[in-house]
Amino acid sequence: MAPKSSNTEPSPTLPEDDVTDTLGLLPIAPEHGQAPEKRPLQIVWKNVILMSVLHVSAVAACFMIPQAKWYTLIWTVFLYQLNALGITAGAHRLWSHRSYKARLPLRIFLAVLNSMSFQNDVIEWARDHRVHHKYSETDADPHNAKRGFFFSHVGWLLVRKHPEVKNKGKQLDISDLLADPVLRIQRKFYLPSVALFCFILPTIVPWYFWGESLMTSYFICAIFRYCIGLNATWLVNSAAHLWGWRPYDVGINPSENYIVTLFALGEGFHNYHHTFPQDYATTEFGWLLNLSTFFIDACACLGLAYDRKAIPKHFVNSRRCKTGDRSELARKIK
Ligand code: ST9
Ligand code: ZN
Ligand code: ZN
Repeated sequence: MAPKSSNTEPSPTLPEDDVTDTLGLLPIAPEHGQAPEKRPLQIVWKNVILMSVLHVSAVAACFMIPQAKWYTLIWTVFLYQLNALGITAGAHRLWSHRSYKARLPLRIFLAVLNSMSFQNDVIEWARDHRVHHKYSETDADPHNAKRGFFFSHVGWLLVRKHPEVKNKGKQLDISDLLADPVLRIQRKFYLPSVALFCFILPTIVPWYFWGESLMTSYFICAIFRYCIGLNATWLVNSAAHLWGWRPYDVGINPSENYIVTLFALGEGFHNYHHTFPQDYATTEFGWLLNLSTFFIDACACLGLAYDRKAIPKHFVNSRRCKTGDRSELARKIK
């Protein structure tokens, strides 16, 4: 693995065989591909009701868009990007994968953005995500895509987890997450921080600064933005595990899905990401459709991010030749 130093150039000195899986997140081959165990679902009705109310409210919010002020719509798009970075640059690339390091001010900023995204606290999110990578598409995968689109998209949040998720999850080392004071504080004050950054602040700003009605502001800037952010994230688990191209490893389901990438700020390059989970960019194509990588690089320029891990190009190419699907490329060349 070639870490990038605080500037934009990769270090050329590290040995080729150091493309390490330090967190041990590459999938366990023998279990990979097993059919899911058929067992009765334990539905959590509270979650079903809350998710239904959220989605109906988000549809209602769509009808308020024509009467909203322009500033309100710009503010919503801006918040969406921030909310997404709390997941992509924060919970995902920094804390779940440790694919780069961040100094304290950046970690605090990302934890705040993460609370704005309201997708469980970072420790819980990262633990589920680590178990997803290691036991991908087995019963131990919290959103096992072998159980279908609906289950991997939202259904997994509406039922009790398969016992294997908890068994295997407990075997994973999350001591690094528990040792981070920023994450411990975020966990301790999670619900108040969600109330403030996901709902109150997004609603108050348009009302206070440009006189938007509180109702329009709440439904568009808080509810609609939150709901779209959730669905964009869930599409990585559902659509990007079902549809797309597999240029790096044809033996796994995660795929390169450009539509998901567009909404998920660069997280739809999912065949690359499951093949090389250590890479901070989640792609070999740099900033292309990837605001998250641009953000981390910008933070590196400011000295706030460092040790960005990138897979050397020749290593990617050699893996591609060994395990990738080249039929699509061959079709394009013909
Ligand atoms: C949400 C999360 O939406 C979305 C995550 C998506 C991940 C995407 C990944 C893709 C990567 C790229 C990112 C793209 C980003 C794009 C951005 C664009 C904007 N290991 O949970 P409980 C144990 S959240 C080990 O209650 P149940 C543990 O002991 C939305 N142990 O299980 C735990 O106790 P504790 C808002 C585990 O009862 C105990 O079990 N939230 C593990 O089965 C009980 O845990 C919601 O909608 C594990 N992995 O209930 C609902 N898991 O931790 C939130 C559990 O205290 N969730 N244990 O020691 C729930 O209500 C429940 O978790 C449940 C399951 C009903 C789903
Ligand atoms: Zn990941
Ligand atoms: Zn995945």
